[in-house]
Amino acid sequence: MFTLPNLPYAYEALEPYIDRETMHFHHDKHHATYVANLNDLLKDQKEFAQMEIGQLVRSFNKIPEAIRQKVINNAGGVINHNHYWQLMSPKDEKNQPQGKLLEALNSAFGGLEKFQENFSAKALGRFGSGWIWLIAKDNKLEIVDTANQDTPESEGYKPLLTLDVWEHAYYLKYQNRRADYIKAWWNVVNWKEVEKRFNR
Ligand code: MN3
Repeated sequence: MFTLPNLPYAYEALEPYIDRETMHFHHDKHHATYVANLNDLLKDQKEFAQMEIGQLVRSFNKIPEAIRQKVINNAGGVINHNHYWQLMSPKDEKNQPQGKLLEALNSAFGGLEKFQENFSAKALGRFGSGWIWLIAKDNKLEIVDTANQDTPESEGYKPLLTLDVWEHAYYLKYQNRRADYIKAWWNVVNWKEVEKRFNR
């Protein structure tokens, strides 16, 4: 059985950038629903129900075809949100990329600001619902996006950073202003967690 992890901070901890009400709906309703749907889909599929979520998203090709797309959608919804919560933290001026991570961002994108510009542009340009990712591919940092709840982990790429650009992630506070949500989100990126993942 898959479980809904608690938020690693209080619902209001990311304010004013991401508001308490959005966090409640996003975690307690949206994320919780993916968990419930996934458990329901796999209730007669013991082999898959026992997997770690990371293993499950790398095993989609083995899922019976009749439920495969639904499992892809809901397992992606579970694991993507797990990353999203972990990769945010209350604003802290000292929480900035440094050391080897900063060097890698500089060499891949020509500086932290350039990286943020590129990542934001990808997030703004993502048509419809999806996710933006920083991944390491062949030892190089790369920004990619995925549609719906698809995850680069299915292709074996560990996410270093991710941003949810589904409307449910920002509509209550920002309505149609995705650009404002993206700009605000940079204030609550958990660079310590990005660095931890990068060093692995
Ligand atoms: Mn979401």
